[in-house]
Amino acid sequence: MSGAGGPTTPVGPVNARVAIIAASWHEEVMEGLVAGATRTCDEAGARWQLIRVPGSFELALGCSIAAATRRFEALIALGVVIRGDTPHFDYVCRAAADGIMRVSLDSGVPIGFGLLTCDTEAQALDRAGLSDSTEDKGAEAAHAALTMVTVIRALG
Ligand code: DLZ
Repeated sequence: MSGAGGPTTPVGPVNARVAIIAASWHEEVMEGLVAGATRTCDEAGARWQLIRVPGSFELALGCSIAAATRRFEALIALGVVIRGDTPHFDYVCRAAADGIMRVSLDSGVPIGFGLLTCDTEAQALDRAGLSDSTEDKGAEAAHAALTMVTVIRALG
Protein backbone atom coordinates (compact mmCIF):
# COMPACT_ATOMS: atom_id res chain seq x y z
CA MET A 1 0.00 0.00 0.00
CA SER A 2 1.48 3.35 -0.99
CA GLY A 3 1.80 6.04 1.65
CA ALA A 4 1.24 8.77 -0.92
CA GLY A 5 -2.06 10.63 -1.15
CA GLY A 6 -2.90 11.07 2.52
CA PRO A 7 -4.71 14.14 3.88
CA THR A 8 -2.47 17.20 4.15
CA THR A 9 -4.80 19.64 5.93
CA PRO A 10 -3.89 20.14 9.61
CA VAL A 11 -6.58 18.77 11.89
CA GLY A 12 -7.16 22.10 13.69
CA PRO A 13 -7.90 22.52 17.38
CA VAL A 14 -9.56 19.51 19.05
CA ASN A 15 -10.27 19.84 22.75
CA ALA A 16 -10.40 16.13 23.53
CA ARG A 17 -8.88 13.51 25.75
CA VAL A 18 -7.09 10.78 23.82
CA ALA A 19 -5.37 7.51 24.78
CA ILE A 20 -2.34 6.32 22.87
CA ILE A 21 -2.09 2.53 23.10
CA ALA A 22 1.45 1.57 22.16
CA ALA A 23 3.15 -1.82 21.80
CA SER A 24 6.66 -2.23 23.16
CA TRP A 25 8.49 -4.24 20.49
CA HIS A 26 11.09 -2.48 18.26
CA GLU A 27 11.99 0.39 20.55
CA GLU A 28 13.48 2.87 18.06
CA VAL A 29 10.55 2.60 15.65
CA MET A 30 8.06 2.86 18.49
CA GLU A 31 9.77 5.98 19.84
CA GLY A 32 9.23 7.63 16.46
CA LEU A 33 5.60 6.54 16.21
CA VAL A 34 4.78 7.72 19.73
CA ALA A 35 6.55 11.05 19.12
CA GLY A 36 4.56 11.63 15.92
CA ALA A 37 1.28 10.86 17.67
CA THR A 38 1.97 13.00 20.75
CA ARG A 39 3.21 15.92 18.61
CA THR A 40 0.04 15.83 16.51
CA CYS A 41 -2.12 15.75 19.65
CA ASP A 42 -0.14 18.63 21.16
CA GLU A 43 -0.52 20.70 17.98
CA ALA A 44 -4.29 20.16 18.11
CA GLY A 45 -4.46 20.94 21.83
CA ALA A 46 -5.68 17.42 22.66
CA ARG A 47 -4.69 15.92 26.02
CA TRP A 48 -3.13 12.47 25.67
CA GLN A 49 -2.29 9.56 27.95
CA LEU A 50 0.23 6.91 26.88
CA ILE A 51 -0.70 3.32 27.72
CA ARG A 52 1.91 0.64 27.03
CA VAL A 53 1.01 -2.94 26.12
CA PRO A 54 3.57 -5.75 25.58
CA GLY A 55 3.19 -6.46 21.85
CA SER A 56 0.95 -5.67 18.89
CA PHE A 57 -1.12 -8.77 19.66
CA GLU A 58 -2.25 -6.99 22.85
CA LEU A 59 -3.22 -3.72 21.10
CA ALA A 60 -6.87 -4.64 20.63
CA LEU A 61 -7.34 -5.59 24.29
CA GLY A 62 -5.57 -2.42 25.37
CA CYS A 63 -7.93 -0.41 23.16
CA SER A 64 -10.94 -2.32 24.49
CA ILE A 65 -10.02 -1.56 28.11
CA ALA A 66 -9.37 2.12 27.34
CA ALA A 67 -12.63 2.46 25.38
CA ALA A 68 -14.60 0.84 28.21
CA THR A 69 -13.51 3.55 30.66
CA ARG A 70 -15.41 6.11 28.49
CA ARG A 71 -12.70 8.60 29.49
CA PHE A 72 -11.34 9.03 25.96
CA GLU A 73 -13.00 10.45 22.86
CA ALA A 74 -10.46 8.74 20.62
CA LEU A 75 -7.71 6.14 20.77
CA ILE A 76 -4.52 5.83 18.76
CA ALA A 77 -3.12 2.30 18.37
CA LEU A 78 0.60 2.12 17.60
CA GLY A 79 2.75 -0.92 16.93
CA VAL A 80 5.23 -2.45 14.53
CA VAL A 81 5.39 -6.04 13.41
CA ILE A 82 8.33 -7.22 11.32
CA ARG A 83 7.98 -10.34 9.19
CA GLY A 84 10.09 -13.31 10.23
CA ASP A 85 10.49 -16.79 8.82
CA THR A 86 7.23 -18.23 10.13
CA PRO A 87 3.50 -17.41 9.70
CA HIS A 88 3.49 -15.78 13.17
CA PHE A 89 3.57 -12.36 11.47
CA ASP A 90 0.23 -12.98 9.76
CA TYR A 91 -1.48 -14.08 12.96
CA VAL A 92 -0.29 -11.06 14.98
CA CYS A 93 -1.14 -8.55 12.20
CA ARG A 94 -4.57 -10.06 11.50
CA ALA A 95 -5.46 -10.27 15.21
CA ALA A 96 -4.40 -6.67 15.78
CA ALA A 97 -6.14 -5.19 12.74
CA ASP A 98 -9.39 -7.16 13.11
CA GLY A 99 -9.45 -6.68 16.88
CA ILE A 100 -8.88 -2.93 16.69
CA MET A 101 -11.63 -2.51 14.10
CA ARG A 102 -13.99 -4.63 16.21
CA VAL A 103 -13.32 -2.53 19.32
CA SER A 104 -13.91 0.67 17.37
CA LEU A 105 -17.19 -0.48 15.82
CA ASP A 106 -18.48 -2.06 19.06
CA SER A 107 -17.59 0.94 21.26
CA GLY A 108 -18.17 3.78 18.77
CA VAL A 109 -14.79 5.21 19.81
CA PRO A 110 -12.59 6.10 16.82
CA ILE A 111 -9.18 4.42 16.77
CA GLY A 112 -6.33 5.71 14.63
CA PHE A 113 -4.60 2.68 13.12
CA GLY A 114 -0.85 3.14 13.47
CA LEU A 115 0.31 -0.46 13.09
CA LEU A 116 3.31 -0.88 10.80
CA THR A 117 3.41 -4.31 9.15
CA CYS A 118 6.78 -4.49 7.43
CA ASP A 119 9.08 -7.00 5.78
CA THR A 120 12.20 -5.39 7.24
CA GLU A 121 13.23 -3.10 10.07
CA ALA A 122 14.48 -0.59 7.46
CA GLN A 123 10.95 -0.28 6.06
CA ALA A 124 9.62 0.35 9.56
CA LEU A 125 12.26 2.98 10.34
CA ASP A 126 11.40 4.75 7.08
CA ARG A 127 7.77 5.10 8.22
CA ALA A 128 8.42 5.96 11.88
CA GLY A 129 8.65 9.76 11.63
CA LEU A 130 12.33 9.80 12.59
CA SER A 131 14.66 12.51 11.26
CA ASP A 132 15.58 10.47 8.18
CA SER A 133 12.18 8.76 7.66
CA THR A 134 10.07 9.54 4.61
CA GLU A 135 6.75 8.91 6.38
CA ASP A 136 5.29 9.50 9.85
CA LYS A 137 2.64 6.90 10.54
CA GLY A 138 2.24 7.85 14.20
CA ALA A 139 1.28 11.38 13.18
CA GLU A 140 -1.04 10.03 10.47
CA ALA A 141 -2.84 7.75 12.94
CA ALA A 142 -3.29 10.63 15.39
CA HIS A 143 -4.55 12.88 12.59
CA ALA A 144 -7.16 10.27 11.63
CA ALA A 145 -8.31 9.75 15.23
CA LEU A 146 -8.66 13.49 15.92
CA THR A 147 -10.43 14.06 12.61
CA MET A 148 -12.95 11.37 13.55
CA VAL A 149 -13.62 13.20 16.83
CA THR A 150 -14.62 16.26 14.79
CA VAL A 151 -16.76 14.09 12.48
CA ILE A 152 -18.58 12.51 15.44
CA ARG A 153 -19.14 15.90 17.07
CA ALA A 154 -20.46 17.35 13.81
CA LEU A 155 -22.94 14.48 13.43
CA GLY A 156 -23.90 14.15 17.09
C1 DLZ B 1 6.11 -12.65 19.56
C2 DLZ B 1 6.26 -11.38 18.76
C3 DLZ B 1 7.06 -11.36 17.63
C4 DLZ B 1 7.80 -12.56 17.14
N1 DLZ B 1 7.22 -10.23 16.91
C5 DLZ B 1 6.56 -9.11 17.30
C6 DLZ B 1 6.71 -7.91 16.56
O1 DLZ B 1 7.43 -7.81 15.56
N2 DLZ B 1 6.00 -6.82 16.98
C7 DLZ B 1 5.17 -6.85 18.08
O2 DLZ B 1 4.55 -5.83 18.39
N3 DLZ B 1 5.05 -7.98 18.81
C8 DLZ B 1 5.72 -9.08 18.45
N4 DLZ B 1 5.60 -10.26 19.17
C9 DLZ B 1 4.84 -10.21 20.45
C10 DLZ B 1 3.31 -10.44 20.29
O3 DLZ B 1 2.69 -9.28 19.75
C11 DLZ B 1 2.71 -10.73 21.68
O4 DLZ B 1 3.06 -9.69 22.57
C12 DLZ B 1 3.20 -12.04 22.25
O5 DLZ B 1 2.89 -13.10 21.39
C13 DLZ B 1 2.59 -12.33 23.66
O6 DLZ B 1 1.17 -12.39 23.58
